[in-house]
Amino acid sequence: MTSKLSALNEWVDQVSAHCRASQVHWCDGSEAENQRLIDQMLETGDLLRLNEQTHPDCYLHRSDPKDVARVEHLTFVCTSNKEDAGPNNNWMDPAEAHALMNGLFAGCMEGRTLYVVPYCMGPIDSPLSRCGVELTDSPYVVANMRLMTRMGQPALARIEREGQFVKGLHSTGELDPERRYIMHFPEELSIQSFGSGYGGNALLGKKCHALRIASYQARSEGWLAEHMLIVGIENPAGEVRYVAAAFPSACGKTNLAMLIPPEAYREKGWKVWTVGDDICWLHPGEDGRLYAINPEAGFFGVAPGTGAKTNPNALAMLDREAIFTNVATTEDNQPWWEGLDERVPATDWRGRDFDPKNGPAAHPNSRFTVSIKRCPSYSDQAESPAGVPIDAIVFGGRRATLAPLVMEARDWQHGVLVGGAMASETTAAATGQVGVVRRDPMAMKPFCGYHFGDYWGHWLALGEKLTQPPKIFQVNWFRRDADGGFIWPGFGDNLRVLEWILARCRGEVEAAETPVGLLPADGGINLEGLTEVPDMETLLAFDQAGWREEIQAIEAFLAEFEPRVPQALKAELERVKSALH
Ligand code: GTP
Ligand code: SPV
Ligand code: MN
Repeated sequence: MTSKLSALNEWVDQVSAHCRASQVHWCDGSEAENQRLIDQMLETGDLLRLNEQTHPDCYLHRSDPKDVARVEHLTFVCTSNKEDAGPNNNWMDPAEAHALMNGLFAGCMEGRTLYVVPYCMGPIDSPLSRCGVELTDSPYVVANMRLMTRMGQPALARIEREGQFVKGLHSTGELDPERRYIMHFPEELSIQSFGSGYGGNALLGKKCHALRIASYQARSEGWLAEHMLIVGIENPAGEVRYVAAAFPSACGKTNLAMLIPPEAYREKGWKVWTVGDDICWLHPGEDGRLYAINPEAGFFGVAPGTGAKTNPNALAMLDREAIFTNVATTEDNQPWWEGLDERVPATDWRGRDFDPKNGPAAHPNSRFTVSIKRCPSYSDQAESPAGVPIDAIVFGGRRATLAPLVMEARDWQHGVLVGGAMASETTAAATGQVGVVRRDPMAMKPFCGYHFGDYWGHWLALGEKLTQPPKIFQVNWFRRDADGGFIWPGFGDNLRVLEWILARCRGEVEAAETPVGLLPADGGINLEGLTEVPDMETLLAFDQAGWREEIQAIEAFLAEFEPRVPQALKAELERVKSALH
């Protein structure tokens, strides 16, 4: 098979010759093709079949033990001008990066098949969607891309019609961490990834295309590509309001996107509808509101912590047609991870007999891949070509102290400061130390394809175009008590906070002003039905001394992005500072 698009054929021929691929396979996305790939991976051991009675069509993939997460230190944005990538990115000169990658890719697919994977990010018939083609030598990547994007013939047809697509080239290489690079060439709309088969390093439609390349394009085209979930909240009157929320990796997006309301809410008729769990493309509409689409079609979700109490919707979709990566298994070959239940696993994520001395049974960044259509709370608006209107934007993070449960920004401009100043404890989603507080503006530190100063400027400019902008909030589910336990129950109970947020959007409830933002007034958060009442005083406290220190840290952080920090953002910071003193 080839394509009607000569530019695509030529690129495939050229890559296949350079990598010396033994075969080229154009993916059509069909069931039959998927089955052939699965069978082949079962034969090579790339996949292991899980218990067919309890988990039909579910497979386990064990990655190389040194290839278990995104590698931020090996991820580069290669703009011709170094300044354009900003201090928030690693940079390499495009010519140098191409020379390096050409060397790595030369002959790397000898004996391997090169898969041509056409995909569409976003509903196939939406003008807001964008297409790409990933060339990869990993059948595991193909199987994941099929679940997570609109992959195959319809995407290829759209690419041929439009003549434009993002070029992604990927090889697992030898999985040598010393020969591993994730390179982005935003000016060429291309991506090259070598030496990893894991998640965001290898599934190029996700972080590489839908965030790093898309954010760069979005800036010049007047929209936003964000690390956000999209969720619809239906109130007892049957009205659905949509919220987009940015939390750093492994900080609760998937869980919030499909939460099950607390019983007292369910009885009254509250419902939650899932549009997306990780990435959100936001476009200004003609009515001056902001509209969101989810460019993805499936989840690549964190397994640990997913249980019947925390995320029953996720569990409900994980007993069929799912790929599990680096989870443990039980004696009867069911997938298992910490937080699932009380069973003791038989085998750990590396395939060894489980021994607690070796650490957790499932890798802390172990994941499930499953189609979003299997989600019980899948929204009937998720395929809407125009997207869903957003009422509130929420920024969150993991902060053991200081950051309150919820806080509202005074206006869009203040909201951009709130988002830009976000900080969060690092997690296992990327290699490196876990639990260190770092600034992660808009949860985009690892994903913004250009200079943060320009990015904040773009947020401010976009806000000015909106006559009905969403309100902006900050949340923190992760405040800890003196014993280190979480104070807020979290998960389904987070709806209590979303209820307040949406009531604020409609001007229905009061808030208390502080120098750093608006907090719920006393009793503002509905605690009905909670058996244990959390320490709301701590959760909603305004710690003036703590914030004075924080604002200094924020000021120092922003200064790292000079001379490109927008004047309006600095003015906003000054306003908060003087109110604090
Ligand atoms: P990425 O896919 O890496 O972008 O992560 P994410 O932001 O989607 O995070 P996810 O929802 O998968 O949650 C990550 C971890 O945080 C899991 O172990 C969850 O169980 C846990 N978690 C999620 N929500 C809450 C919450 O409200 N409270 C507490 N205590 N933990 C939570
Ligand atoms: C994240 O790290 O934010 C993820 C997982 O969603 S990955 O696809 O590996 O980027
Ligand atoms: Mn993510």
